[in-house]
Amino acid sequence: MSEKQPYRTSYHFQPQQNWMNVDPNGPMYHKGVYHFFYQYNPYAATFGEKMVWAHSVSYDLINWIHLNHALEPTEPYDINSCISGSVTILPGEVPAIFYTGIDDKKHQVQNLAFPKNLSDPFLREWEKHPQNPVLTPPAGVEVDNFRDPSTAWKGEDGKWRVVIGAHHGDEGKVILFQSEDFINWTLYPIPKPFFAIDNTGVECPDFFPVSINSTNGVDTSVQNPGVRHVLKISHQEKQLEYYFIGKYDSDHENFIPDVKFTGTSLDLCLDYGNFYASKSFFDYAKSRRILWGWVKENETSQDDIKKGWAGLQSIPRQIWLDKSGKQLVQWPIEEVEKLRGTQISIKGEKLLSGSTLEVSGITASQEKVLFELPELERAEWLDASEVDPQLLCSQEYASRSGIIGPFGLLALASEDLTEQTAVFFRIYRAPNRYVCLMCSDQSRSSLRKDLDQTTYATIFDIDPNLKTISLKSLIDHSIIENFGERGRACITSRVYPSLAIDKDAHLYVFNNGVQSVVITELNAWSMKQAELGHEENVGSS
Ligand code: DQQ
Repeated sequence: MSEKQPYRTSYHFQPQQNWMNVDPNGPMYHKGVYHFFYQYNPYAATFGEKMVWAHSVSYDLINWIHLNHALEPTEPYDINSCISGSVTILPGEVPAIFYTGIDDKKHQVQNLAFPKNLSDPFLREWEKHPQNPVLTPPAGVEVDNFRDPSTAWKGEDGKWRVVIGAHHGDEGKVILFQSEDFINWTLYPIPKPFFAIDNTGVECPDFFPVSINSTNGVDTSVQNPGVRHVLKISHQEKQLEYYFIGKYDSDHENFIPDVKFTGTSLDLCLDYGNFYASKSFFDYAKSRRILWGWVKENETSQDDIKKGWAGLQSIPRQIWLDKSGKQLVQWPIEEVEKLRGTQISIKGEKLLSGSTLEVSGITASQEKVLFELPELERAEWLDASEVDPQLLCSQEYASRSGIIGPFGLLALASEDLTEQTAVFFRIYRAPNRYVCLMCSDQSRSSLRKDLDQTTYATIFDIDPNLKTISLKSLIDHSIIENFGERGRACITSRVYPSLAIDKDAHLYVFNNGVQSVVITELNAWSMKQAELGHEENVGSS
């Protein structure tokens, strides 16, 4: 690994070296220990032909102990890679890994593995099941596009169900299999797939219930009038995590989304930035559902090889159904707060039009700010029923004045502001509603011009009586995870500043709207380093 590592993070999960693809695989809580498996190429900082399931354990989801690989390509049915999958906890607290193997004919098949020794608290060794592969590609599915089994759930009839991503021609689909014993699986005989979508492959489907009236999560098998169901797909073409809230009828294996996919900005994404192949799990310890996602590099493969590693994981996020029932809400898990050090607070400071205020005295790592808004009627008019938020953000960048906004943060900024990642809001009046445009502008994130300069964006409705709007940002050397309006809109970016590194990375709050906004409350903390190390270095107790 090269010596200068300005882009390695302080508190995000990352491998010590090489490539984390980094689909999260089979996160789970088991008898007091959190387990995290992930796609990993042990041989290089690039995608490989022999991907393994790497394995780490934690007591708090923030500090991690790296263990030996849980699964390696050793058998004819996975000799060309052990790719993504999930864990299901079976009765008797027995975790089962369901994963995709690429076999000796380069077909994608589904396999099972179980812990070798259930009394080992870290479940270090895993045994592949003698009946593998337990599923091969069915008719109507391309042999190399049948992958990523979800966590399974049990229906009221006692049978297990699992969904798997598939692809045939232009159609991406999610197909469902059932099993009485978790070993023998059959395709559920319905004339149409569980879910289908045009012009893309579907990867890493996730299917889970959410409570209607609580931020608490529920086990994946729960089905009752108190829950709704969520289907999440990784859209291979757009590299985005789309989700659908709907009604699930297990008698007919029918999932009816409340709203259909439109291919426009109306579709809901877990994150509108760099966040892919996500997976959730139910945390029995704290009765919450937790979501992880892979945050890719934006540098070139040559850069990855030079720095000797690639790929990050998002901070685990608690996820629940918004009170409106129309969308999910996400928030970084509370455990990340254990790393908070020096705190800076600003209260009641008015940001006049064109002003910038430095938040100094911290290493600018974690930040939560609440802005008080002016009267919304003053907002400018957005005369479009459907807009492309990304286009709008790239036209209405942070420095161009609007009426209410842009206002927000300039993160990982150089002192002279030639480098900055602007994360900002701008409020509009639209027909019969008010909307908020949220942007994360990478066009000035680095002096290097060979990097991705995408401006990530989303637009969402706001309550006409909204008085304040919040932004929480987890800033960590080369990653900025943003949670807008109390977790209703998330945008993650990877940035590679050349000046704004370590103590030269500044943080500012700004307002370029004509109307003033008030910082009701801003709290920012320097963050301590999370502990991530191999078992022999950090001890196993
Ligand atoms: N990456 C995995 C696949 C998955 C894709 C291979 C998503 O199983 O479909 O590492 O990033």
